[in-house]
Amino acid sequence: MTTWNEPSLDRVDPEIARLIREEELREARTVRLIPSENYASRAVLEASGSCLTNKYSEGYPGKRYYEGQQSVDPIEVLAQDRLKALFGAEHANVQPYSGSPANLAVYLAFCKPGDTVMGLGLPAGGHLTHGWGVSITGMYFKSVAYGVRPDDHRIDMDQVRALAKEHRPKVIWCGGTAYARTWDFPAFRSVADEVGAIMIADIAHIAGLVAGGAHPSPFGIADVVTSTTHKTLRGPRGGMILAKKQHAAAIDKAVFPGLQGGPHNHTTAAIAVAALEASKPEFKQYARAVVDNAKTLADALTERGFRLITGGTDNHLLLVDLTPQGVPGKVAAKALDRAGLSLNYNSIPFDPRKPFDPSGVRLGTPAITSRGMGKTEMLQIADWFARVVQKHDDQATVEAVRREVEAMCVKFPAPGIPVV
Ligand code: DSN
Repeated sequence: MTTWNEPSLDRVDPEIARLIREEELREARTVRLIPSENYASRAVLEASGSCLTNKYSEGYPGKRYYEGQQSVDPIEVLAQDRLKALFGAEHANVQPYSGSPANLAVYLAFCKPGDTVMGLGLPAGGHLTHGWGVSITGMYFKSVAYGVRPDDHRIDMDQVRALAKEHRPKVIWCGGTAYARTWDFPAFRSVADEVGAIMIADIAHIAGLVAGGAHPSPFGIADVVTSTTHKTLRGPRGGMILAKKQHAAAIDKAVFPGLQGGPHNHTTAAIAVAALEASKPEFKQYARAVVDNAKTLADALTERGFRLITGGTDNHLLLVDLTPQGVPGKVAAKALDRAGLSLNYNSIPFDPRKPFDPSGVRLGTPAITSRGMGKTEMLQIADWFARVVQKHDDQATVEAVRREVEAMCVKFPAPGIPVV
């Protein structure tokens, strides 16, 4: 058993200790609906908060530039092997610091500045690093964005094919941050093959659903798969690149020494723990429950008069257009946050409003499902959502909902958070 002879955080830095404690309380006592957030388990948090943070390990297992890798090498190999087994991948690089660096490493592996790249546009639900103009990826590459159809807001594969044939991109990204429907990976494969492009699936949002069998897998289809490790996968803040064997050397060289220095070994260990947890049968149930909860919430919001982009969801997230309610997304998000329902304001496709003051809100079920919430709670959350949006400037309503939210949260302990 470890015994500590040093002062605790409480004594060394009471200010930071207090702020962390406040965040624990917030995470325990609110309904967290931001679809990219989750609760990492205590085991993941322990690995992440370990002495591995002290170690430098530039290079890869067995080929390091520093000595003293007796523990770090097997940890990184375990993380790689567990992820390869979990997803059926041929190669795993677990060193990217997060999703954006993982994606940058892919560009470095396959593209030269000025090359043409293609991805889902940010306003349609894509990610900045898939070539959007304000990101380095839209500045250093000639970026072509595909979108969604104006009528049903779904990806139009005919448009993807036509744009790809016209612009002959070097890489084609599929994946997004606010797209509530299933990704048709075989369709992207066929477009990529037609134009000789590398197909990259960014599964940051849906990695846990893919691991748990609740979303079709891009493995065996995409050339490269990138992801964060902390969203539906429930790991630490981190990134990974999984690839076909023929791309292994290019990917590894791009991550180190191309883009990064020493890997974050404490994160690598926590990724290994998360991959182990995700390989258990109960993780499949979790992934299925995330999707079931999202569908229940989508139906309940629709019944309460809300307009969902694409009319519903196939995955863990929902995008709600609040135009019919006459409430800007930001106003709603702030009132909901005060009521203990935490989500984010979000642009909707073809949004007439600005990104910092958009028409919609985005919400999702990964975190609340990790607490064991189910159908009854989804209906309750839809009720609260409707009450607060309708009476967003009525302090009494907001406070009443807040009290009800706290009372419900007490019944669903949050993984990784000490009981409060
Ligand atoms: N910030 C992430 C999200 O919320 O979807 C994407 O990087």
